[in-house]
Amino acid sequence: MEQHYLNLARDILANGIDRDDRTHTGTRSVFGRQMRFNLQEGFPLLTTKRVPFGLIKSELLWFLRGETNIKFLLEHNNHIWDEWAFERFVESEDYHGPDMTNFGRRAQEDEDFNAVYQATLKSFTDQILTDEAFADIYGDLGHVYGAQWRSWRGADGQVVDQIQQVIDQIKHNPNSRRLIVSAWNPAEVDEMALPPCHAFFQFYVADGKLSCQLYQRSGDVFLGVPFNIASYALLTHLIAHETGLDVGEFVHTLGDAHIYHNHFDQIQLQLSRESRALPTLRLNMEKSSVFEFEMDDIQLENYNPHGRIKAPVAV
Ligand code: DHF
Ligand code: TMP
Repeated sequence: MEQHYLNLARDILANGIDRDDRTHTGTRSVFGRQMRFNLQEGFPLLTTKRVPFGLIKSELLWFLRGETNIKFLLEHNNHIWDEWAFERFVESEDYHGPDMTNFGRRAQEDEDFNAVYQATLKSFTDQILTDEAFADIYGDLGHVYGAQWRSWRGADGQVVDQIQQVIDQIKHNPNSRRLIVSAWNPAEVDEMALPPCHAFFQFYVADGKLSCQLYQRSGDVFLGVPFNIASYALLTHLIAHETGLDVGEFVHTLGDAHIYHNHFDQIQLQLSRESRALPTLRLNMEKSSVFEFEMDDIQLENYNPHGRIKAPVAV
């Protein structure tokens, strides 16, 4: 199964077009690709590099709780969203520290700046953990995934819990062709630190199995996509567990699928490795609702990956 991911990476390197992008890091990209993962054959967490599953769990629990503040992530030692909260803070009137313009790129290029940046970012995340009023304002990423999943704001003030509704429909109306969750809310895209990348997903029930297809508008194939595959596989397992179904397939459809130019060495190293047997997911059977799950209720068995491969994230 991992081959589908490795083949996508090879396809981009061989057939992609080199383009500038919002972050000015530069990418090689293709448009419109699909991978299929049969969840019966193992849990699709890559083995050709170590992918930190704990971060994937805490991020998904954060989405499912309807939260949009990075404070929850920081309390779980998860720093994958720090830069996007930090960006809002340093662009605000309350920020009086050293100049952080284009901090993402400058931290890559300038060692002295990087030291100042790391210290400033650290005091920012420390303040979020200790100062509630500050966290309420600057820990929040706006109406990102959690807000759209659990409390989509519709016309005349109605609030829609899309996850609860889709679970109810899977239970009571499994043949429905409308088992949809959308994080892409056009009226609120401007109120988000980053418009949703994994934007729209649909469930499908057949033969007692639950499948899920995701439309991802933009995929950072080296860093983000391995997280996204595992996150939606986990979500499918959780919802299948609550609805009494087995797991079927995860179908991953990508719009702009890209590899950043500063990830080329890393992906080449990864492609040189042999993939290994996939791990198995174990859920705490005593939990029934997806909303009750906590970190320890979700465990992986037999995950024996190759070593980590570090890469800078484009901000
Ligand atoms: N921006 C970009 N340019 N690419 C992304 O993948 C991305 N993902 C976001 C937010 N913005 C983004 C949220 N998800 C990492 C993984 C997923 C993620 C953000 C960051 C990441 O850096 N993963 C590292 C480990 C990081 C750590 O240990 O803290 C990895 O090696 O997988
Ligand atoms: P964009 O908004 O200009 O498309 O930039 C978002 C970048 O983040 C892009 O490289 C895709 C990447 N990304 C993922 O691949 N997966 C994710 O889950 C998130 C949040 C971002």
